[in-house]
Amino acid sequence: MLIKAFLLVVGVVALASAEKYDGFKVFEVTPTTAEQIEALTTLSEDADKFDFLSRSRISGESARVLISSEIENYFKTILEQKNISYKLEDANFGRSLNIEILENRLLRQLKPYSGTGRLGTERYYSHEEINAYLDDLAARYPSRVTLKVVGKSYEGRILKTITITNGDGRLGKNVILMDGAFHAREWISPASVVYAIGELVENFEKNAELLQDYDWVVLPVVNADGYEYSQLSSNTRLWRKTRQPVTVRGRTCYGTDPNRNFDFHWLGKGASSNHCSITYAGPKAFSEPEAVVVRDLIHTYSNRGIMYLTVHSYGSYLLYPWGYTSALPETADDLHEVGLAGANAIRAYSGSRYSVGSSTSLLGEAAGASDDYAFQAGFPISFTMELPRGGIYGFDPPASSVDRLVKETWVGIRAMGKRVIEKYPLAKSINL
Ligand code: 0X9
Ligand code: ZN
Repeated sequence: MLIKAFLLVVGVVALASAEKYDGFKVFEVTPTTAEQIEALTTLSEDADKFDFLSRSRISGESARVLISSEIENYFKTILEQKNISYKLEDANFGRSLNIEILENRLLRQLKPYSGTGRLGTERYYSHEEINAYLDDLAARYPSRVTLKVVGKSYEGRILKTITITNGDGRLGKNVILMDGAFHAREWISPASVVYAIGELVENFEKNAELLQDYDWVVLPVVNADGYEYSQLSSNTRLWRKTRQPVTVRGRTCYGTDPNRNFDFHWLGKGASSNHCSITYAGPKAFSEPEAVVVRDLIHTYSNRGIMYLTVHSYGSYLLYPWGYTSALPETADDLHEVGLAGANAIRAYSGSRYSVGSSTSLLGEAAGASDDYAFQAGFPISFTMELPRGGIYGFDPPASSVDRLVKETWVGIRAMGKRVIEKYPLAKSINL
């Protein structure tokens, strides 16, 4: 109660300064005909005006749109013309975001990470805190944990993988490669990946079978610059891309979508060549040091790699290749089986429902992503896991739901890991 009251006071004070999302409202729109869905899709293509926080693909399914005060009337006129029903969801998006940012900052002050022991699940942690946790794990479990600096972000942040083994010293085991925080604003992703690391390392006995014949290699925060930037203020909370600037004809915009920057059907469908777009594919493939780091990890482990799992949010999907075309890989049944293992385990645990399918079939094409890249590079199982929505924007589950979400996500990851281990028991590497 006291914290809430304090946040409200601070939030109101902070509101006195000009905020980017001041006056923005969130509307829920519910199309009921194919024509109405089509009309909303056309609006969503004008992404600068109509920021669709979620999309509606089937009639009756609602979508959320973020609208500035300038275009509110225009937006409503279009909806009324098309007879699309709508409802106000958040009358002051700027203030809601502000309160969330302040809450996170306050919790960080109230519960600082001590540098030893497990990271909590009561709040979101910074890239620096996550790296400190990895260091601590390496110091406490030297026989089972190895850290490797695998590169630097554009702004110079250290990117580290943690390799988790069972300490038996056997080389050449199959590998599960996992990463988080490709997209800056998807905070629940690194939180879940860090929780998974904690389970594998600190709850080792319970999860021993996951490490018997497999090693896990994890990069918890891919887009470290973007992740930190999204924590600065409500104005930057929705940041998605990296932070490397690109100037075209005198106009500078920051960042590239790291999940459009991979050199596999680079700049294909669902990727933008506009350097100011949120799905900008970059000036060239692998222009982003963060994408290069993931590419190199994929190649380093492809001779032992069985599953690549990249954790995003939101939407509750388990997505497998392809994401650049509507064609399905020949091994779609194997992929589907592993995805279902994850979805069923989560459903049994918490009742939360995931949809399993190819990226293109569930979300439409988005080319140049890491999951397709890993799959074509030799990982037989490759998934993007889109965690559940939360908060106002979908990307912002409140700190109070971190615990529930990371635990549920771990149940899914563990079940996928187990199914992969059952399906691919033999060592892939010939260099044993
Ligand atoms: O668009 C993306 O990069 C992912 N969704 S998100 O909302 N987290 O941005 C989905 C990627 C799915 N994979 C491919 N399209 N290859
Ligand atoms: Zn994402």
